[in-house]
Amino acid sequence: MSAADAKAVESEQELTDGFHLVIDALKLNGVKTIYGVPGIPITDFGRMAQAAGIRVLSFRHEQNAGNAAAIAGFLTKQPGICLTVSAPGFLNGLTALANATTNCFPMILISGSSEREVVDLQQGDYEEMDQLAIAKPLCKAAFRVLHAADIGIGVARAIRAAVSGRPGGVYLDLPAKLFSQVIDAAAGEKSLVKVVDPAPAQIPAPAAVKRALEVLKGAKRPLIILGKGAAYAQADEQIRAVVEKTGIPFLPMSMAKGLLPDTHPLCAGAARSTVLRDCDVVMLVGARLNWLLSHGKGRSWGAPGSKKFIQIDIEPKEMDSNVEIVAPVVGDIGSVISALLEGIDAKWPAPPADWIAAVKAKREENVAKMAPRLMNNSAPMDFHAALGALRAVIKERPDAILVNEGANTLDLARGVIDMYQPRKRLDVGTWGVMGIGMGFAIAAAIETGKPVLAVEGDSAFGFSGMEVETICRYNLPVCVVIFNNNGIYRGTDTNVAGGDPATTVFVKNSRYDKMMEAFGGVGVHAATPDELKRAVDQAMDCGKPTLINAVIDPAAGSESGRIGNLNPQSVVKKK
Ligand SMILES: Cc1ncc(C[n+]2csc(CCOP(=O)(O)OP(=O)(O)O)c2C)c(N)n1
Ligand SMILES: [Mg+2]
Repeated sequence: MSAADAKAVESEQELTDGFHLVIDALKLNGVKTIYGVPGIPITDFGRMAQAAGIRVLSFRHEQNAGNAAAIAGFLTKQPGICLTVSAPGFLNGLTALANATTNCFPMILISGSSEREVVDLQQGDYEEMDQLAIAKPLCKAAFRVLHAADIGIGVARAIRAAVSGRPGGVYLDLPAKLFSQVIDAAAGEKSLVKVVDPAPAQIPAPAAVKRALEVLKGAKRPLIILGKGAAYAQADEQIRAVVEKTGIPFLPMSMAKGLLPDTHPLCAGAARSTVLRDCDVVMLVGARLNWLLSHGKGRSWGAPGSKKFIQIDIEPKEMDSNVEIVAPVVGDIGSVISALLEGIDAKWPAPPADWIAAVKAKREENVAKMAPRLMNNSAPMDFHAALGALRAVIKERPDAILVNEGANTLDLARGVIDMYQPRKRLDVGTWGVMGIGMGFAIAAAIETGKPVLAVEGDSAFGFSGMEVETICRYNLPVCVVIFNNNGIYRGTDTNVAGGDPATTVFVKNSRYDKMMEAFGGVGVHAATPDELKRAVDQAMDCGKPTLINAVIDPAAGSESGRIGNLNPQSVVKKK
């Protein structure tokens, strides 16, 4: 119906339009927050959503809004919503959508798009791009809505696709014309769909559960590996019960840290290489055998063929992805863990004492080895000295959320900072992607209301650094600590040819704290662990946006942090 026609019938008929139907569909399904960047054709949509009571958080770059939406999905099990403009805005959001899919975070990227007719004839529309086709290979599902009457179904499909089964990113394409399309209000209301049971339980087959329990029971040196899927599941009590009732040591992957405290007597985090090498049965809970676990084979896994794998995952295709899985258990983690618990009674045999003793001895040895490095109060700080201070902060405030990215800053913080509660550590995930920092920090503060500590390499921070303005604008309790070692990995590299600086170094002695002050936040320059600890404590106490420039010895880091072995090497001798 044209606008003129619509006006003509207005007196007789209540009308609605695409703008309102999208808002109503989102609200009906419990969407409370949208993360995005405004512009044609979604500026008014954002205003109207805000007026309708949805919180609309406006970012400085879509990638950061997308990362915020993705981690909101991880934290809440509801799809996080990111809203972008056509073509360039859409592309800026796409990295976050692809990253969400890779990490199994439920998120929906809603993007405005240009005129279908013009785009399809490639006639050069404003921000012309076939966005649906581009999004498709990078997400779990992609939909386009052309008619206002289909908005309810479109939104419902997007929500269901994002959260059911293995969660992931979904793309929802809304062409500009859709927003102003007018339909009868009553028909519009009827067209909306409230998604019933969006992530249905997937109950494991009893035979699969029995098989897994038998393999686990027969183990001499069992190990449980908890992945971020286990953290996502929010089955915290049942997972703890499986560990404690079986007495099996557990190894948390990075974002599963805190599911049980890192200080738990069965935590094998500080004995990682020992348990991977020496275990005989591994039960993977929401953890994939990808590069982060050396694909379940090779040197770090000890003698070839010496392991039996049990794998719990909602995605059947995950089984046997890298090595043989002798006991696959397909189902949602909450249902599987509950089913396992039913088969774990008081008669469950404790793992052999020598295994538990060996894990404990290694853990204590490694913890003792690290301890003096964490107490070194010299300047310039090395990573361990600075992290010693931050480790104490999280110990004293276990409900704070830790966001972490960088290379050395990431790898060393993961090992040093103990976590005590589930879903408190948010980091670069499966891809090791830089740029999640400020988006994750903002959404963590918004979704949980808890204080956030973002520990950032100076390079890592640069990917999303402009969002410190966003943090100040919404007055969020975020404390950013920048490990400023003057560059990527180290600040000491030189260009052998002379001229330009080396590719991995930045301006020396930069003052990132001034960036925060520019927007009214608190900036602190910290040269010692004591200064760092004091500044973070103050930030966490008062909740004011704070950025601490922590001066780190530029020579302290190593190439690529802990994964330097992944760099290809040139064997050709230079002339
Ligand atoms: C999107 C993206 N681009 C580039 C990289 C490659 N990369 C890995 S770590 C890193 C930065 C490391 O430097 P910094 O954050 O300062 O950490 P440091 O080791 O110095 O503590 C870069 C650029 C990446 N992982 N992701
Ligand atoms: Mg650095």
